[in-house]
Amino acid sequence: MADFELYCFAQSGNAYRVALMLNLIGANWRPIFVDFFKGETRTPEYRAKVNEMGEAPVLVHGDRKLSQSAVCLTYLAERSGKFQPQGEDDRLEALRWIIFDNQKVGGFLGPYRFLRSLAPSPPDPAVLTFLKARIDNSLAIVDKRLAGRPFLIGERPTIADLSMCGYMYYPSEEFGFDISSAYPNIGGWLDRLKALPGWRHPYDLMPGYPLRR
Ligand SMILES: N[C@@H](CCC(=O)N[C@@H](CS)C(=O)NCC(=O)O)C(=O)O
Repeated sequence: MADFELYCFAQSGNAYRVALMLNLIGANWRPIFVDFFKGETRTPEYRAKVNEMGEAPVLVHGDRKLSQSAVCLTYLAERSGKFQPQGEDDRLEALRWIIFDNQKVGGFLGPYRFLRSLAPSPPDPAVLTFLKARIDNSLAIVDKRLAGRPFLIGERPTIADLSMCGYMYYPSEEFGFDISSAYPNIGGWLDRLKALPGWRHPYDLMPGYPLRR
């Protein structure tokens, strides 16, 4: 019996944040496959039994069921004492970058990649153009932040980094551009996170790859 269960699927960068954290802290966990591409998160059963918000990831720990990757990361950091920002200033700073990620980094990269590479019908070019401009703006901000500091909050990796990297290890063909070469400070930072013991690629860590429709 695993200590933690994570409702997730391989293509979800939102879920990868939590799967990666579980692996990096050496938790005893198992994935529960969410058949997102068959519409599972939109079913009344999923919303009644798993998450009223109709989203993955969902982290189960005993009687607790948590959603929103930021909440799951915070919970795991507090429980394990790992990847936790230290002191009030750093905690607030981590929260600031996690919200920026959820809204403007993963929050744009996810839909952009979905429309380009995973959606059943071809995307509207105007929507892609809009999202790509927002992505370029947000990634430039993250790249600047990482100039001269190894991790978002300073010398050590925290949950802010684990949140921010959620979408960035997926293959460049899925985005149509290479994040690491376009943004070298992000590239170096991704390499540093990748070197942490327990790191695994999202397609190795969560079920559902390759995608079968
Ligand atoms: N802010 C949420 C976002 C979660 C989210 O949007 N997950 C997607 C999968 S990657 C989802 O379940 N979407 C539901 C849907 O589109 O029906 C988090 O960080 O957990």
